[in-house]
Amino acid sequence: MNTTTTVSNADFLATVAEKSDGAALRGDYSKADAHYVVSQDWAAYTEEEHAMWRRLYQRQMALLPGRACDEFIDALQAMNAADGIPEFEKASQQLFAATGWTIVAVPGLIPELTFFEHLANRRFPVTVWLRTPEEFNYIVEPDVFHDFFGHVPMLFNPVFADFIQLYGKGGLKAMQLGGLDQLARLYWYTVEFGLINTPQGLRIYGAGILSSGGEVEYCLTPGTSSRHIHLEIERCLNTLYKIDSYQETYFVIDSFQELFDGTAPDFTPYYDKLKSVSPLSANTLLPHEVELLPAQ
Ligand code: HBI
Ligand code: FE
Repeated sequence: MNTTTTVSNADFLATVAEKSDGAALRGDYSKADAHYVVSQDWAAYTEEEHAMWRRLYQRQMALLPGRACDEFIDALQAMNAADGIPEFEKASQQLFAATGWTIVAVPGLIPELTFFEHLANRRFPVTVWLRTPEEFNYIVEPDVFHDFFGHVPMLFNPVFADFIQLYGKGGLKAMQLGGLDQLARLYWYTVEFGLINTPQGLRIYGAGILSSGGEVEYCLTPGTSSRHIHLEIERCLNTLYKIDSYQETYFVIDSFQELFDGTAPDFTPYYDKLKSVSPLSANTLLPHEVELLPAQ
């Protein structure tokens, strides 16, 4: 590890400690390279961990048919990941053949710059460790189940895969333009908690929902205190989000192409404009906005 890396690694860990009240990050960062990549060491997973993965997988699969989008279900099935924590190397080869993306193993959360660099180069960082049994229902930091089960299947879709790369490039630009808070909201409300409108009704494509025990049902239930509105990019960039509860707003797209097209333009004008505007709270409904999941 060179000096630059050591310094930026220390900076990163200090920033995390500050943001999380001194709590340390979960992963082992000591073996990470300059891009925060580690080896998965698949042989080191215990039988208990594989059994936990199967329980998580089965719980989600009992909930997802008819709720997750077809693109997710179809890719997940093709991946054969039901029997235990997958070997990234094998999945990565499969993914590369489909969309030119690869999977890289990481110790956990990584610095934004590094994260965006991976995405911009069609590499998806997947955390190596699995949650403990106590965290079966709820986990704060992303683990291998969230990262792999939630995110990787969507990368088999060519349009979505291109969108994530575009997002990574946009992230690198946003860091220079002071637009990181805004751009992170787009990731949150699409990649993590996005819904898509289909002829059969609303379906889930966001990894934060797809890997969650409770939100899969909640987000598609009419009459909750959450709203479901069509994604409008500038509106989304200006909307705060909740990290410790179900979402109060779900942004709905009509197609992944719409997501790609909305992310393709230069965001500089958005960032410039939003600098002097206060962000909207997570439960805002503007006068012109239509609730897309009305109570019966
Ligand atoms: N690191 N491993 C990992 N996974 C993420 O989703 C992630 C990250 N670092 C930064 C980051 N996300 C965010 O800044 C994005 O949500 C924008
Ligand atoms: Fe995620």
